[in-house]
Amino acid sequence: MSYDPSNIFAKILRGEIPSKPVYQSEHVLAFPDISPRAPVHILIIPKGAYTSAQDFSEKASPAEKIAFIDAIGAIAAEQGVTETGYRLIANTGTHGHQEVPHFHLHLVGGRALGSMLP
Ligand code: DGP
Repeated sequence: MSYDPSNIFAKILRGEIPSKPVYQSEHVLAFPDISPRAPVHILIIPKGAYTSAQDFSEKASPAEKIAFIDAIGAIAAEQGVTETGYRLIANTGTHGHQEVPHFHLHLVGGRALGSMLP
């Protein structure tokens, strides 16, 4: 799948749609999900144009990958969920029910989430 620059997260990255960043670095942006499923529900996206976790895994540079992993811990700490825990979700492709075709992680926490695996 080729990258569609009209997707909603590309528009957020270009500043065409407002967001309230909770974290930003050279390679990463994070902001609250518009439809939060829990008290903490942050979307973490690379600034690069990657369609999915698969695309990011195959094409991102080591620096981008390291920055992305670093962001997870920093955001969890900033959101105050390091001790209580949280869940990371990367909906990927059709079977993964990915709606926005720009790679993103959901960081969800702030309450007990229960078991989720299908
Ligand atoms: P998914 O692609 O299924 O992993 O989920 C995409 C998520 O993106 C969904 O939880 C809602 C969120 N979302 C969609 N549009 C916007 C938006 O314009 N702003 C924000 N902050 N979140 C959005």
